[in-house]
Amino acid sequence: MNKYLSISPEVAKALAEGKPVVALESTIISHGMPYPQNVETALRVEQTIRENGAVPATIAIIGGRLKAGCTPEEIEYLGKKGPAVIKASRRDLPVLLARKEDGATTVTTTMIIAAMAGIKVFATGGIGGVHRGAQHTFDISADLEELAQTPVMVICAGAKSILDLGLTLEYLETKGVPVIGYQTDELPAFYTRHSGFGVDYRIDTPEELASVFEAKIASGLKGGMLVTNPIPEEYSMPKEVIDCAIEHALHEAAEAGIHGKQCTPFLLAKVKDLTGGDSLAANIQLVLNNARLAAKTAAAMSKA
Ligand code: PSU
Ligand code: MN
Repeated sequence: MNKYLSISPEVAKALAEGKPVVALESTIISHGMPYPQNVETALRVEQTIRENGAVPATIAIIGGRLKAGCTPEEIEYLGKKGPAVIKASRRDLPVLLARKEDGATTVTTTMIIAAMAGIKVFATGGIGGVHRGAQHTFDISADLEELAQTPVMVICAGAKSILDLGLTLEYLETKGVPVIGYQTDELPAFYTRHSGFGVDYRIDTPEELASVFEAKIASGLKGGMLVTNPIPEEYSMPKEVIDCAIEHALHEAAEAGIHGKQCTPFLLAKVKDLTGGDSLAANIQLVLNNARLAAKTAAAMSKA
C-alpha cells in the first residue's frame, strides 16, 4: 500500500468485504460553502450515503496523510479552517506530503486517492472544466485530465456555466471520457437541469451505470467516467437568475485580475453572493441527490 495513504477502519473493512463505498471530496467543504453549513452538509451527505446502503469515505489530506475516510472531527476541522486549507490539485501533492500539511481535495485529488484505496464511485457537486476564454488563458481544470487517466466514476450535477460547457465536452471527447446523462439526454448545468448541450449516452438505472463502468475497467480502457445527474426539478433555479449572476461574476473576476487556482473559488463565491441563500440551498440539494445515486450505483457494483 502507498505509504502516505490512511484508510479509515470502517472504510477498510467495507472494502475488504466487498461492500459499497462512496468517495466524497473536501474542497467542497473548505472552499465551496460557508461554515457551519459546509460541515452540516458534509455530515448530511455521509448520512444519506449510509441510508442508501453504502459507506461514505470523505477524502482529504491531513498532516501529510492521504485520508480515505475522515472522522466527523476531521470534517469539522477542515470546515472550520475553510479556505485557509490549501486547495490541493495533482501538482500540489508532493509538497503537501513532504511538508506534512493539510489539503482540501478537488475532484482531481479525490479521484487519485479513491483509486489508491480501491474506491470506484465518487459523488460531488460540480466538476472543473474548460474556462470561458481558455483559448487565451489556457485555464483548463486538471479534473478533465484526471478523468482521462484515473479509474473512478464521478457523479456530479454537470458543470456551472462559469465554464465553457461546449469546450468542456469537446475536451472530454478528445480524452476518451464517456459523459453519461442520468435519466436525461441533456448535460445539466449544476443549478439548472438544462444546458442546451447533449450528453454522449443516456442511462436510466444505477445497475446500468455499474455495468458500463465495469465494462470500461474490465476491457482495460484507462480513465474514469462522468455521470451527470440533474438537480431535482423542485430545487432548480431560474436560468435567467443564474446566467445574470455568472456574467457579473466573470466580469468582476476579469476586473480583479483573478487567475489560476483562485479562479474557480472566486467565481463560485461571487455567484453565491449574488444569488443569496437560494443557490446555497440548491447546491446542498444537488449534492444530496448525487450522494443517493452514487450509493445505489456502488451497491449495484457490489452485487454484480
Ligand atoms: N465546481 C463547483 N463546485 C466546486 C468545484 C468546482 O461547482 O466546489 C471545485 C471542485 O473541487 C473542483 C475544483 O474539482 O473546484 C476545480 O477547480 P479548478 O477549476 O481550479 O480546477
Ligand atoms: Mn484552473
